[in-house]
Amino acid sequence: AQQKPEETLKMRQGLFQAVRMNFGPIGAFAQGKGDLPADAAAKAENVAALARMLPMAFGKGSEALSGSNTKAEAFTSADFLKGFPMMEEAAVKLAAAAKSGDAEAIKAAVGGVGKTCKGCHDTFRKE
Ligand code: ASC
Repeated sequence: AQQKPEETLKMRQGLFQAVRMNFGPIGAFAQGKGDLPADAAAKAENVAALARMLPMAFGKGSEALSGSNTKAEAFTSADFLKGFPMMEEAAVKLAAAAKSGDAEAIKAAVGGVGKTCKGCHDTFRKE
């Protein structure tokens, strides 16, 4: 069944909240602001799974809703959805780095994930 646009937007916001909850603590570690979570690899794998789920959270009708932080042009851009597989690939690399336990490799891989976040935000996020 087709999701209602309002439900699609709620899913989108929830998925990004989950991205923050999983990536945030690893990102904080990379910035010297906390310990590496004991379950960092699982968190990174969660981010990869969320990247796979995110495209379905930008469905028809949900582009026009107030409360959305996505610019309208995201929904007509040929490039917009290409960012999610890049996010997934970077998160898989982060999971591998987390399993290795090598702090420098983890920091580099966090940078790789962060680049895919920022790349999309700079173009398609309202604020
Ligand atoms: C984060 C966060 C983002 C990205 C981005 C990376 O932790 O909340 O939006 O990383 O800042 O440059």
